[in-house]
Amino acid sequence: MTAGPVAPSDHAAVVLRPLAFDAVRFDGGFWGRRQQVNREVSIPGAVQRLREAGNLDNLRMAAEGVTGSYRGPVFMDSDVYKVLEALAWEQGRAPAAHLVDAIGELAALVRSAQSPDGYLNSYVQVTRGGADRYADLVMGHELYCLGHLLQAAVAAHRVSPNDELWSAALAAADHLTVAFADNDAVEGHPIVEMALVELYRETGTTAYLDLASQFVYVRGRGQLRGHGREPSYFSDRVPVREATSVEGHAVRAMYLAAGAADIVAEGRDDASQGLATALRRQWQHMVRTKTYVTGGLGSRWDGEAFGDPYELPPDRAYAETCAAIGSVQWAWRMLLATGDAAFADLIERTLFNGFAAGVSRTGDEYFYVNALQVRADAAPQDHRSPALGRHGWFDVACCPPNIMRTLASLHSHLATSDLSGVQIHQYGSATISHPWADGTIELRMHTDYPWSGEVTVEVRRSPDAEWTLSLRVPRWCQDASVTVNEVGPAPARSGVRLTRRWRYGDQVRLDLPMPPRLTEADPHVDAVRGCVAVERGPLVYCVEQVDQPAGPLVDDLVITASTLTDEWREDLLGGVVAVHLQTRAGAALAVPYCLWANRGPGAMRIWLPCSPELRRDH
Ligand code: FUB
Ligand code: ZN
Repeated sequence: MTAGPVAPSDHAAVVLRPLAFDAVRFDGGFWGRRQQVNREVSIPGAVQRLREAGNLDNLRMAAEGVTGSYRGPVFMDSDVYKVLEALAWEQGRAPAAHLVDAIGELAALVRSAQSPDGYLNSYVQVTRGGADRYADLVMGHELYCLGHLLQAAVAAHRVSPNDELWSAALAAADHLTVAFADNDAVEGHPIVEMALVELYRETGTTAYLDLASQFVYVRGRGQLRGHGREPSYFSDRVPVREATSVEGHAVRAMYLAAGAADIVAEGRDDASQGLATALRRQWQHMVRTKTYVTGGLGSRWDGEAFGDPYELPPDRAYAETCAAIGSVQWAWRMLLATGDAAFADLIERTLFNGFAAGVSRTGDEYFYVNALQVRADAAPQDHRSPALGRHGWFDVACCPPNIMRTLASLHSHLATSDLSGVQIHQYGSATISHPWADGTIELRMHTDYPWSGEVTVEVRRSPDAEWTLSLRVPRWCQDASVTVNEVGPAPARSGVRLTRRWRYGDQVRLDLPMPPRLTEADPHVDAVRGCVAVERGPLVYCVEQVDQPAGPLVDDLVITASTLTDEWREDLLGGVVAVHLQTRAGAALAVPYCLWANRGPGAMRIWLPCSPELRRDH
């Protein structure tokens, strides 16, 4: 049995356990196709980008002990590690010689660049000959890079072992346990926390867990400031246990929260469960007041940061793709710890919207910033601006390889198990196979989700024992029903739990009606007060100018009727359900936000002004 990205230890305080990495396989469908494009286009393209952008040259110079012409931001190594992680998961999904070759090449380079004592950072090695390590904990990103190295190595160790990568990670982690033994230093960009926990889970070495806990607990003393930033930017203003909300740089905040959730799971909370309670409080506050309808996080370009509660302007949204990924990582850990479907709801919203929008249909262009509105005459703030459309790569290229490693392991987020049976949290065309009692639970999920809400789970194998099949009913669905072997439909409001001695051929049909709907903006969000968003099932829709050739201008659009009609459009964006709207200036067409800007840049908006009688509060 091979584990996926998160594998709580046997004694971890979790109520749900992830299935093995190879227990779930997408069979085509929305995510299956995205995985395929990721494998065939994005990841090979990324390896090439690493060559062109200088990431590999930096490591090569470090290996050769050359000082000089380092290229790119200080965290260029992290992109190499993220690509390595994506390659490893892909190799675990479907082995191929070219994947092994690429892992081998990159891993050998990484190992050769590492100092004999385990230290590794091509920026420090190439620009100052390896001197003054950790001299700039605020912005140096040395631990951030090593965190990504550990994650890549754990992925490979689990599904596609590579000795050089594994040795590099162990040497780096051992070096960290010495370099940071019993001190209160903390780095500006979290990630090493969750990476160390995962390495602990893989090796059983408690020193890694100790160090991860240390990093979580020393944070919040206001030590991190400089480079024009205050401690809040680094989530260092108050201890994690005391924080009531997430703040500052959104990706940093998400990675820290995910690491803290890992610490809790591995028994490093205090007796009063202060950290667990704080994380839950912060998450709820974030979802209520700081999360875009797309699941996107971060409303300030300045500092790529969370704003104040309800500060969620659609046009100024930053909503970095990496922040959406971090949010999924945190919510997944919270779901395992609590079993609360609210976490799976946010994962679904984020994956289908704020995350999926981050990469083009063709898999070769990306968004770093995921605004919810772009005006026709928008002046781009800089190269990241969505007004300019998608880009093949970025000078700061954190998002593309982050998307790649996430897609390559995405099926790991579909289902879990506990002592009662199997829980399906996300829907998609997939096969699930999980050892149970003296046999195997094998399920085949047939669905055209997210275009259709009909999900059929067919039992292909079952042990001769009772077990429970649980299915999440998404919060957006009002009239869910379930039918078991032609018996039903029975209403299914807050989730389905079916316990029985299952037999080959049993069928459970979950109906999640998904008529298009108008969602009113929270009136606290001044920027969109009185506006509505079109949603259908888990998808948030947007209006793009390209779809209104003779219709309203996106900037002027006002919805005049709550009647929405949906239509399967084979000819549009590879096949989508489009939604027809009525506006003051005539009919308009909305398409899934996750597919916007696949026909070039242009005006787009999610939140739509509407005539007053459409509002419940009018
Ligand atoms: O600092 C490393 C990465 O670069 C962050 O996670 C992103 O937000 C970008 O600033
Ligand atoms: Zn990013």
